[in-house]
Amino acid sequence: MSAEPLQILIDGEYYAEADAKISVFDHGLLYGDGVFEGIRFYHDRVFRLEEHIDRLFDSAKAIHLAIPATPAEVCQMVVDTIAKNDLHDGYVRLIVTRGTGALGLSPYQCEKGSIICIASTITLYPKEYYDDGLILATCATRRPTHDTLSPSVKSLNYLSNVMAKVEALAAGAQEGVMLNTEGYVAECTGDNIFIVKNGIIYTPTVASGSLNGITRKAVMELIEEANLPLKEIQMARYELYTADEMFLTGTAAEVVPVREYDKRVIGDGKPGPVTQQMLAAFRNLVETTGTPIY
Ligand code: PXG
Repeated sequence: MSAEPLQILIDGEYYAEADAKISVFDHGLLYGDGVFEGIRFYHDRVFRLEEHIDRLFDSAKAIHLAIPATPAEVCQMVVDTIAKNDLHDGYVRLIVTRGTGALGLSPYQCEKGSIICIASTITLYPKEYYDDGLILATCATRRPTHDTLSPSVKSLNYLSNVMAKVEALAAGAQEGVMLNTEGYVAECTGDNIFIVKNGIIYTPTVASGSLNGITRKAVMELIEEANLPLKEIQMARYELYTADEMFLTGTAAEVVPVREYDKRVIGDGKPGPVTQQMLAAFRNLVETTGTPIY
């Protein structure tokens, strides 16, 4: 953590950490009624800011939540909050809640959504995870289907992911693989998944129930630039068990290798060449691109 207490932006005003509070009548708290983004900034530049804000507005549109600002204004809030805290590398949690309203499910009780922006430092995965790879296990909890809550909505309802994480940790793994209700692989609890088999890279389709990850998209672009073959497929656990390489992508994890899944050793148990290439290419991308903060 930074030495100084953080300044948190809530509805246009900065509050010291201890005073940054929302109402107990906020429907974000009462019903998980809201949306969020997790965004990284590196060396005074915000990585893929516009894409995060676009996804935030899409999530909000899907749940019929009017964000009380324009996308450009929300981009500026992110940049300003980082600058206000004099941060250079770190993590932003951007949250839009339904706002305060009477008890009762109806969102129409809430006058106006609240926009909260927290800019902070980030606790990274330990270096061993990148050098040696993660251990994964299949979770019992499935991804929601498109006919319940669309898995594309990055909502404040992360309980199924939290339960899946509990299951993965209980199984002695560091991350969990979440399947869709048909039993196909969707993603991990907070990361997308890629495998390599016989020189071809595969990832589950978004329709499988995976979040349309911004790191996933960036890595897909890096794969294309490197002229490597990539296929988005419906993926069974079998494909993961028999993969030559496996890696995860996400804002927090970036690109992280996997060495074991459900007790099966992946490839030779060490991060493979494609994984290492993508990890290096992604690190280069975050160091060299992004929206300037200062
Ligand atoms: N799947 C899910 C379910 C996620 O929540 C990703 C994939 C990766 O998407 P991005 O766009 O980040 O490449 C996510 C994002 C956290 C945390 O605190 C996790 C995410 C985002 C923000 C915070 O663990 N995961």
